[in-house]
Amino acid sequence: QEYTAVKMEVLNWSPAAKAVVGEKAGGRTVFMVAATLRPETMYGQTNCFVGTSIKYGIFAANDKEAYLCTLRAARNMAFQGSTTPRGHVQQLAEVDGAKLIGTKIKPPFAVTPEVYVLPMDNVLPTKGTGVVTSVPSDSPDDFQTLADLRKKPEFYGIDPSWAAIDPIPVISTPTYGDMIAPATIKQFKIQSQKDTKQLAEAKEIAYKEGFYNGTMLVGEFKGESVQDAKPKVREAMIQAQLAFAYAEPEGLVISRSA
Ligand code: ZZB
Repeated sequence: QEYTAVKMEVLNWSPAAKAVVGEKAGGRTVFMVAATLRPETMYGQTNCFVGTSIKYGIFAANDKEAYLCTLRAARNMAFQGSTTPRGHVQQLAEVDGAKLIGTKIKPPFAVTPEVYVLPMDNVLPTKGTGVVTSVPSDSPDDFQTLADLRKKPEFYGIDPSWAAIDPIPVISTPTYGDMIAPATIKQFKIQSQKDTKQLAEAKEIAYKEGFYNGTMLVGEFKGESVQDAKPKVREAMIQAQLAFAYAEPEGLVISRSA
């Protein structure tokens, strides 16, 4: 699976994260790195999700930059040559997901200049980087999680202002209008992020509709089809050094037919 790893610069640690990270990054700029299959939706980022019981690390990328992700992802990045020296993992600090909540970061290419790190129940530690950038206009999981957080901020231990940015229209489709995620949430009568089965169906539809029938509403490729814009946005982000290619090891496993 070939993802785009998106670099979200840490602007302001939460107090709990600051207490454990301290000066351990050695003056490097720290980026939370999110793996996405939808680089063309990055204009609509409104927050970032982590799992509260997942362990994250801060890993040196080079002398100037460090990446926050799972150890598993850092190993993959090292072997894919995204960090130097190739194949070498240098962990600078470890931080629990719960402590990252409330950290302020800069989402690359987004309409919104600053967003917050929030908790999501369904973040898998074994997929991507364990960091998920949130696009509630186009991802049903993100839309529903944001709705849950807004409904019960004290239950989730967040300040309501961290979840205050509304979904931003990024892609238009003839059937679902300017925001596919809320339309599919209604269609499948989804009530909470615990409705994982219906969310998986909504995601499938949102992927297909966006890819085959979507037109860009914002950004440099406004008016172009999603199919045309997707590789162009990805390339522009890589050129700007705000993203890099990231592959999951499953892709390296030799497959055997049954
Ligand atoms: C931004 C985005 C915008 C995403 C969108 C999707 C959509 P898949 O399809 O199952 O392979 N993701 C990445 N890592 C994790 C993780 N560790 N745990 C849970 N979710 C994760 O999943 C790939 C997508 O799942 C990624 O692409 C990421 O969310 C999320 F408009 O990034 B995406 C219709 C989906 N739309």
